[in-house]
Amino acid sequence: MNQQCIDAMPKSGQIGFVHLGLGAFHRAHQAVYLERYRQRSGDTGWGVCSANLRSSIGLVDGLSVAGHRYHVAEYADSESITLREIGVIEETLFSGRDGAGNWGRDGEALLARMASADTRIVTLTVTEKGYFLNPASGELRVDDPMIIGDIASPRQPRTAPGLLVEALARRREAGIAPFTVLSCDNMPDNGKRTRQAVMQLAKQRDAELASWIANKVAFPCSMVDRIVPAMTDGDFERLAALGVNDPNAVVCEAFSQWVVEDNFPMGRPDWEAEGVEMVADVAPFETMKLRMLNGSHSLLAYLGALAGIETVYDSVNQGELRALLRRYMLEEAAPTLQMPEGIDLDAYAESLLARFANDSLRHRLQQIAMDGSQKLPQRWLTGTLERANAGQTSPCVALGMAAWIRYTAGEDLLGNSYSVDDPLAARFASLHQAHGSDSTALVAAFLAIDDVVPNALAKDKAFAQAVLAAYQTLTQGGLREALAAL
Ligand code: NAI
Ligand code: CS2
Repeated sequence: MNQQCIDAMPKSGQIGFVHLGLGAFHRAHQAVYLERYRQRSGDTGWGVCSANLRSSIGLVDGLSVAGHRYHVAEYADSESITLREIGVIEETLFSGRDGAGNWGRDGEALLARMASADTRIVTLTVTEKGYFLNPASGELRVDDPMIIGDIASPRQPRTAPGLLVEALARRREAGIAPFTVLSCDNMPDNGKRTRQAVMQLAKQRDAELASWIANKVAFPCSMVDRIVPAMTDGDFERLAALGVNDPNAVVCEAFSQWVVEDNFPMGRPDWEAEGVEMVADVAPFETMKLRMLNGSHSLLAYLGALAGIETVYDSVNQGELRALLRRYMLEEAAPTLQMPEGIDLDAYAESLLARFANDSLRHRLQQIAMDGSQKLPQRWLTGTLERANAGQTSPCVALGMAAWIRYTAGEDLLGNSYSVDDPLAARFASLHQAHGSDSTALVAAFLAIDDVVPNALAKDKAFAQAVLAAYQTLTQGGLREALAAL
């Protein structure tokens, strides 16, 4: 075993970032870049206050008890690991609903931190659904009860867009320049979408505030990439065997990428030396990653989960699924991409297959399958619509859609049940109940969910027919037959 251990720098107490969404990814991506930046440059001004607005109060408090230090285990493979201690998070807060049902324990502290002149950047990983945008149209879901709540009580916001608007309003009232907002979620044009959510909410409140935000706040886009699965008991045991007993630790792959639009009026760390790629236009990289990596992940997630396969590693080692991914990436995803010169998409596809085959990661397919309604437009459907408009078919995506529809029934092909974790889960359940074994009506009803499927694609007869045929083969003949039918 080739093991390298790197200690954290001493604490500085200085906070330049507020992060919303203290999950696994933030701990293993942004925090690692910032820890490395601090160690190399000696600049201690960019510590992080990291907050949760919804779940994981235990992590917020656990990190506090641990003096805001934790470990990240980066596995190149099972023989090669880098163990980093991370200390760049200086403070953790929780503004969500606690175990007793009370909201906003640290809500005021979080708003004060966001409104402080020292805070120059607010980053987010609140998952796609945390922006409260309609995934297909990108419009704010003003009928969502959480957004209705933030419109009614803008000074005690509960959502990420609500917190951003209120903190910006406080800065404006105090004559403090706004922070830069950097979304690090897997959404296309994530900066523009965040701006859309914030602007729509601000307009509901105060037209002058909205115009101040429109003129003064930068929302750069970013592409983030590092596979960081949710921790399993096995991960904690493996770390304990290496002498790391840390309940706040995270495990990830060695690979990491961050491509950021260089638009930070309030300054930023000079983090290029850590490998952050600062570019004028992130869109080609974001689209490439969403369609090639995340699109492949979702294909594996629905097809594999239906066949009772547990992890990405287990599924990508099955020859037919590996072949499906390669075909999807090269024939359906790559041809939709317009990349800057020098990007080799064949090599990218091979590198993704190698990353998925990392034998040290237990990346559960059920984790990736979560929130399909929020993920599928950007991963599969926008590209598939572009292909349909050009008269091209997308059989791998059609099979993926069939698998997703079947997956949302909450029971795999072997009869094992699981819970469907998705903001639209109740709607899915009622469609399955209404249409039962009438596959034609069921597939038509799912394709008609216009929050997910672009209208023009739903109306494409060839695509609808391909999804229906794949659905029937998958449900009647099983995974092998559905793959063979391709
Ligand atoms: P996680 O499950 O560890 O954490 C999810 C975070 O999102 C938590 O902080 C939770 O409180 C917050 N959240 C969930 N719903 C919310 C809502 N409605 N409003 C506000 N906050 C909400 O997940 P993880 O691994 O940290 O991933 C989070 C996001 O990071 C992903 O959805 C994705 O957009 C991005 N990402 C994750 C990668 C990974 O491999 N884990 C890689 C690249 C990006
Ligand atoms: C995954 C991603 O959970 C999912 O849906 O596809 O989070 C994936 O692990 C990352 O985007 C890799 O960077």
